[in-house]
Amino acid sequence: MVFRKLPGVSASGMGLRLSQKFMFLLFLSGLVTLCFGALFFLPDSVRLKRIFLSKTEIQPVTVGSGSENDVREHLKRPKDQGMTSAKGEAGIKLKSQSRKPPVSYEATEVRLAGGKAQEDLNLSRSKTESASEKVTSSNHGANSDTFSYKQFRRCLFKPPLGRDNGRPADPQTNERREKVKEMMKFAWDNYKRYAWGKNELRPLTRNGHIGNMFGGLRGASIVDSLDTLYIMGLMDDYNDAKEWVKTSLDLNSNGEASLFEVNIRYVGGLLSAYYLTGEELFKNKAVELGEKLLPAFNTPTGIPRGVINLGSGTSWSWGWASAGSSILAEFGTLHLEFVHLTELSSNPVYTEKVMNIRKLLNKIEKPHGLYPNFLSPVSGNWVQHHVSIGGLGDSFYEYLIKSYLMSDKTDDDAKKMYYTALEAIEANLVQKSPGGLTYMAEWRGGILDHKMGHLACFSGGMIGIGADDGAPEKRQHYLDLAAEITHTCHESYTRSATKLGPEAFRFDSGAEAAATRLSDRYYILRPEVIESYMYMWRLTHDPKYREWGWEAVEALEQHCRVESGFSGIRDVYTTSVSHDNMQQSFFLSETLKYLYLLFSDDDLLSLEDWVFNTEAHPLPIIRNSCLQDDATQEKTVSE
Ligand code: DMJ
Repeated sequence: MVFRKLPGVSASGMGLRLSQKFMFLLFLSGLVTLCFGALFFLPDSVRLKRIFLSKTEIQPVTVGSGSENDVREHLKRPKDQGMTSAKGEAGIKLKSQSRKPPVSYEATEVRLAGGKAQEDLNLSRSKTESASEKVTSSNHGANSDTFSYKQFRRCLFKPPLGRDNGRPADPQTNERREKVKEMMKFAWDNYKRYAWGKNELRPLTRNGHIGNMFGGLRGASIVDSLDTLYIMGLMDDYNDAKEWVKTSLDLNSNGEASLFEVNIRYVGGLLSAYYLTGEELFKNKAVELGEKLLPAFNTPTGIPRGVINLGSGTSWSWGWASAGSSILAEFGTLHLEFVHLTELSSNPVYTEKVMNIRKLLNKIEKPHGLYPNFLSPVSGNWVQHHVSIGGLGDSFYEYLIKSYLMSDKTDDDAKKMYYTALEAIEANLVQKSPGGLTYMAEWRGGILDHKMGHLACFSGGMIGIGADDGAPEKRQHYLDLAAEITHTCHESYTRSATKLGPEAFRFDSGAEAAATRLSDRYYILRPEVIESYMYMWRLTHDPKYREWGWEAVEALEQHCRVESGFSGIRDVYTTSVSHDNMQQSFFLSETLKYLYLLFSDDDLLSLEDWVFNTEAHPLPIIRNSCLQDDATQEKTVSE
């Protein structure tokens, strides 16, 4: 039998016309698209997504996005990097995980990789990871049920802004304070006008600077300024800053960030803003950002690496740090902020991470009791013996004493480590110049370098605030040492033509508190000398500290104020200044804040209630006994 092929009729057995077949296929493909669409867009489809997508695709953190940064990571990562994901963290055990004292210090344990310890590392790593998993909800672990802002405020001895916002009774002091406020307004207005949303203002070229320290985060000057604007009562500006944080602070960046800088400026700035204002927005952002920093700790020892990609979580050491080492002043300057992240989120992981660092540093052998600046995050050993109370070392010591003070004087390990370190510093680094100036030299494997950095000038204030808690017979000794160091730093200012201090000054080849190298002559609006004036004023009420602060104001006005902001200068020894075209964010967060506090009454951010992080962001002392009592009381009342 012969089948005749009729025109327009399919040859298939179904006997459909071509147009019908086309319509059918169209309908079928539409249906398939609809089903897959539903899979991706309907909220209930999450389980199905897990079936169809690989695990990494549904993680909130993108891994290996194939960005330019990722390519560079492979080039830059030290050889040891591969070890991190495999055998992870040092062992940590926590007694308490709730709003009790954030951690039991005796209960933390550090073990370096190897042998039986390795087993423990595996166990503890999965434990810490599960703790950090808690931080993936929409509020990033910031749990309002467990932290009561109201209770916290009740536990302060004084209102944060004091009586009358710390306005001094003395008219001249008040005038000076108003001048500092005007400087802040000027610096802020120019940033706002020319660099809004960028990290810093370039005041000569009138544009913004982004730089490469914050891994794609923006608005460093805004986050760094929130608390300064607030305490100065510049409320319109504070509200603009808050609005920017709300609408434009994007934490989903994917660049290379300094763990240290992001922590002290962004996490610290957001935490302070929260504690001062009670705005949940700041708390949530701080915890969200804190979570992004955690992968930096995934090393065999738990000592974090210095650089982290905030998007992928990959971390590595600075290219310039010897043998892939981590820097003392970086991994040693996380404690205050991380303890507060645990406090606010009830997630113990943050405190675990910094307690692990503490424990390792406590155990490791120290040459002459000193802490060198470079440590391997892989072996947990010192990489070279350079010791400095200035750059690379500085804020590690600061955070020891401040951890103790911030714990309401309960963190005895921190206290012990601080005083032992200070004794070693006194025995090995503190020197007296032929002209009678006390200074902190640097130590290079037993050889002294008679140089003191501007950064080291914070130590006057640090030794001052720690004076009360050492051995009682040493109180006056520490106050004297603090005053002598502050005096030396003031000398480094008065001996320059601009009355501003150089980046580093020396006490050799006939020099006394003066830079001898061209490369050390610059001043980039740093705060450390003024910071020590502020603390010494509060501790002694010697009027000379306010006078010295005023000298600095005049010098800043004369040499650093330009038409559109404030700028650093290249050589403090000449009055025909050359500007570096940069208004650093720490000028707004630290230099101007410390000046303002210097000319305010002591109850504005009272030292009885607050410690300042190393970027001058105030963090409250944690009074667990009070917070817990109040919590119990509140519970009883509501029952
Ligand atoms: C600030 O970012 C901090 O004070 C840090 O501890 C050291 N350097 C700058 C200011 O000089």
